Amino acid sequence: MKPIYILNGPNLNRLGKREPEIYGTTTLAEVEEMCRTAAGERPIEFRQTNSEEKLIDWVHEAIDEASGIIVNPAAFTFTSLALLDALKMFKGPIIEFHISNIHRREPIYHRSYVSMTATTVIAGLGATGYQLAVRAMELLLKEQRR
Ligand code: CA2
Repeated sequence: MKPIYILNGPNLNRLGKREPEIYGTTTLAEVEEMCRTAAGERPIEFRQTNSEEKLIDWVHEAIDEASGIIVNPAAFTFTSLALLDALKMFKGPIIEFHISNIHRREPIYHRSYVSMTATTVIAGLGATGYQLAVRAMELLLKEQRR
């Protein structure tokens, strides 16, 4: 069974430690644990980086190794054509995930490049929403969605 890659972008290593009014108090380590529980038998690769280069390298790795990608690209959502190009090469389902509802925030957070290739977008459920993304990914895999 191929793993689901759960990739997290810049600053998300600080989750639960700053701006709790927007991002809550759950830490990224706790999110990883929830995802592992939600995934059951399915292996997951859960990673975070502050580097655009590393995130793109992980998407390239996922092209060969992953069944699906759940990606919270954080600020790269709104800036990175390189990330969009890499994700476009992935043949399986992609869930773009945001802790906050980016559409309720300032206009700079409204235009996502990643949405142009994502199978679906989940935003605004808070950090615990990651586990729903894992369950949604199982449905997308079952239905062979892209
Ligand atoms: O809501 C999300 O998940 C975001 O992807 C988070 C990004 C933001 O640029 C997106 O608009 C929405 C920012 C992540 C900043 O990470 C922090 C984590 C903890 C405390 C403060 C910032």
